[in-house]
Amino acid sequence: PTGWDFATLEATWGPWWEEHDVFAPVDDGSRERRYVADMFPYPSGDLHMGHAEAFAMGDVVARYWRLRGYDVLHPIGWDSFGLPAENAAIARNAHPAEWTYANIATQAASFKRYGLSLDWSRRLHTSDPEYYRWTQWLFLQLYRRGLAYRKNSPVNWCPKDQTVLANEQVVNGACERCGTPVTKKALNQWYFRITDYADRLLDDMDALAGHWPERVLAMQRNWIGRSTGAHVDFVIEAAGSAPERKVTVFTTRPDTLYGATFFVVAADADLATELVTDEHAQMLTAYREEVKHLSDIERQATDRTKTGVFLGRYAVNPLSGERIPVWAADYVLADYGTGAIMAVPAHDQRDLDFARTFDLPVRAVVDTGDEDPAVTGIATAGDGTLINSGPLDGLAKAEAIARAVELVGEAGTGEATVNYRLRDWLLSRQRFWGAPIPIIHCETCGEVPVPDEALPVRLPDDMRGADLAPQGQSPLASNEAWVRVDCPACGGEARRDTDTMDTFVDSSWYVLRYTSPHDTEAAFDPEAVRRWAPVDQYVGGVEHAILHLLYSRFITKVLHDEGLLDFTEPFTALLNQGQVLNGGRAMSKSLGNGVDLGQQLDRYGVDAIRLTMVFASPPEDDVDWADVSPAGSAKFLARAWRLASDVASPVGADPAAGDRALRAVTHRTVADAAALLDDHKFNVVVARTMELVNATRKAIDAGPGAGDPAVREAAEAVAILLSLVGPYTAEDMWHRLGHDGPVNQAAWPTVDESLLVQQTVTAVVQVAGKVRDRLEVPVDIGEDELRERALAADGVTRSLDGRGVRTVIVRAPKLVNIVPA
Ligand code: ANZ
Ligand code: ZN
Repeated sequence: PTGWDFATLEATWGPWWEEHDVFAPVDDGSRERRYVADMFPYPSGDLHMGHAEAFAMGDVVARYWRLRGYDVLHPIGWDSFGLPAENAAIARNAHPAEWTYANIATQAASFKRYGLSLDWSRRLHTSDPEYYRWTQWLFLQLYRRGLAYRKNSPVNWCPKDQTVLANEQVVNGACERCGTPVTKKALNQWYFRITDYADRLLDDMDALAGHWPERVLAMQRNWIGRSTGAHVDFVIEAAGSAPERKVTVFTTRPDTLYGATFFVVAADADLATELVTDEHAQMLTAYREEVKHLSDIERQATDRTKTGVFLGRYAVNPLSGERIPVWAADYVLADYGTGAIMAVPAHDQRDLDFARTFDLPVRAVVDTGDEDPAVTGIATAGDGTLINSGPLDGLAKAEAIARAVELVGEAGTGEATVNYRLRDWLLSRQRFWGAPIPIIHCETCGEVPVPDEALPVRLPDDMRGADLAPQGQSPLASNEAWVRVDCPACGGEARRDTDTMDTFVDSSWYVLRYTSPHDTEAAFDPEAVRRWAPVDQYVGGVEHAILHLLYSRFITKVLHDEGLLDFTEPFTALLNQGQVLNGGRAMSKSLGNGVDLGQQLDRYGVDAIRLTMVFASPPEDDVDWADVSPAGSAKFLARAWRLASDVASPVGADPAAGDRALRAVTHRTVADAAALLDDHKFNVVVARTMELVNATRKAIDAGPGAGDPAVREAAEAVAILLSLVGPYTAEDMWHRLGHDGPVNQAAWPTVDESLLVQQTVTAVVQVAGKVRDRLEVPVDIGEDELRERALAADGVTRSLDGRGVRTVIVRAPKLVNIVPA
């Protein structure tokens, strides 16, 4: 062997790992278990640079935990139902399974080449009948618990894909997949009652804080959108032939009741047509036509001139008795709250914009100390004292809210309530390539669940591209032989439900299936789940912040309530890797800046690409491929690899007899690496490994020499650290060093504390962003201690000069920023 040659290393160790099955957990209880999962891939084409990054990160965690002595479950599977397979099938007049499984085979080969420490024996595909049988079972669990139901209502419709979309799949008014503007269509669809779980989905996030990215938690919180307020009833006076009736509004500001100067109902709600007088009906019809073409986002855009029509009626304020005009407008949404609002222009900007457009009165009822909104055009939302409000006058905002709720409560015209932005999960799709909904419709018996023993309801094999073209109803509906079935209840003629499930149902439970993927008796073996789940570390893109993660959390809670799980959250910790960019922008066909993963691997080798991905930045940050050097990574790998060949002491040589200076570097590196890895600072671990390689090389060439046992100790530490990111190189080093391997089953080196000479760094202490002091502190100082020392520093006390402290941001060991109160 004359030099580091990645092709030889890959050809040697890839098959060796497979043959020795080194990455399957032993699962015998001899070691503590850890579960690492990557968000499973969708099988479109081959792997790309984004996969390469995400999976490199997850593999660092899995390999690190194995080295620390854990029994690690690190499985792989495919999210293999979904639209692209169907579109490809239509384009080539084939069955979607052909495209799907061909792509899976390609990706699987690439994953193996990429050297990931996966347990291939647990591989699953959501489009396999062995898998979707249990997705259908899951549906029926929800159905039996009353959590799956069908209703007719206006839904998001993608005119291009000819299918409905969940709210979560509408991004800025467009279809998440194809970008076509989404329209509304009234359809009979299946829903999961996720809204029943809104409070728990919110409250259980407390336990995730600190282990999930705060950004993801914030997005979920916002999506669930809990707001506390009140329902208040207004009487709409009779007009012409229309009788008097009651309409309820949802408000978060019952304190502003005396400031309501008009009343608005959503223009597209049935309520609008019910309320409008004959005289104004035509105006309303024309207006509704306009509104139909707008997305919710457009409707609520603050920079749009407000539009609306007067309905010819008046509403009576339940507290003041005041009569206010009733309008229909598009800025009020039909499916939020009650679809009707009391408009308080002085304290709500949307209402104020509307009032100014239509010349409606503006009356301030909370004195916030700001200028009159009627004059400035700026609504005031802050705290203040109630004015112009009869019995509420003089109260502070919070007191007034409580008092107003009491008053309407006493009058029987309102009560406190909680409202959510979250809607039930629309899960039926009018497409072929998904798990059929296991319901049979019988004229006599109604909806009848397919009996468990008749699962799976298999997709027919005899349908090809031509049959799958979108037609607005499920392609399955045209397959009479498949649709016609005997009713399981009465035996009469019945028809299968022809919709399939959203693929997010498939992916809502797959991490449970990984624990017993071949179980034919159950979706998962409760014992296996208890041993492995929940997932200790989940890794994937932030694009799933709401959809997949919220749905998985919901399904986990349902299965918990069903008594099948003893935990309520599926993912204990979440890591969102950054994106791979090229030239500062996301790779795309139109920009022509795509980088082909296969070519990179051919040119630099797997280890160099993996190392480059990890070294470029902390895992959460983006990697710009224009700024990195895979060639430099390859050079470093070659340099590290040579150490192993140079070591001249035998296996087991006692390091205690070795060079103390090199030993100190080795032990400090290993000790720091553990803390850095726990903290997900993988890039720093690579940098520190590079330093250790340099120190070792120096010791060989200009120090104690290749025969010193400290050199062996250092080279072994290099191999172990390097195995996290350069597995082929590390495996080869480990064997050259005289071990039978595999390196990923080597024990993490034991740190000799006596070798950890104290090192110090300078910590900068800022107050309100200005540097006020510098402290010499140990490099491994804890956050609490650094905070304490910083607050006691002279420069800080001088600068604070008796002011209190609002927050202290500590970035140990180098920075403290104090924000004064
Ligand atoms: C009177 C009021 C006065 C309001 C005020 C706000 C400020 P969140 O916090 O998002 O829940 N609203 C209620 N239903 C609506 C709908 N379907 N479409 C558009 N707006 C709607 O918002 C609740 C507030 O948004 C409610 O409180 C209502 O306006 C409005 F100074 O009632 B408010
Ligand atoms: Zn029947």
